[in-house]
Amino acid sequence: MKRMSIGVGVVGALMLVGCGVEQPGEEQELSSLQAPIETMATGTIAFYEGNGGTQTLLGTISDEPGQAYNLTRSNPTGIPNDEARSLVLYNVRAGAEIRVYDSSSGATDDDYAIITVKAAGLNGYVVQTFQQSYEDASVRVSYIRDNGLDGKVSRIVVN
Ligand SMILES: [Ca+2]
Ligand SMILES: [Ca+2]
Repeated sequence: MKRMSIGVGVVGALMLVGCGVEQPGEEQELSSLQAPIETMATGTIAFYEGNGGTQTLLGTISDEPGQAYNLTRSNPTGIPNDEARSLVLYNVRAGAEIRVYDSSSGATDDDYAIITVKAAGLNGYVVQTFQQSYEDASVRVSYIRDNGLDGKVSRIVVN
């Protein structure tokens, strides 16, 4: 239902624009609004504030192996500490492994999750939560529980 109401909202906005007086630059604005994150050519992992890829886009990380970010310190991802609850995969390579930790040092006596990408070319695949282990044709998610991980991610590792 949420998706549906968003869709109607977009259509409504488009209709409003269509009825308005045409002005130079209007088209430009519209196309920049519509520019989808899906157009990213390289592998991108997008972290979201809400479950299911909702709320604020907190930041993105490439799928290049050998990355590790302590979110409690200044880091290039821009992802705030203790905020991320889900992620979305865009063209991430098969075999990529994303680890999200409650602990900023990656301590394994606190919650963490390992997301392994199984299929190449996923374009907008949503890992809804970090707190549920499951496997499908696209990913394998292994959640190692302590007392909760969604909204508490403090370290991200990509390999
Ligand atoms: Ca934490
Ligand atoms: Ca914890």
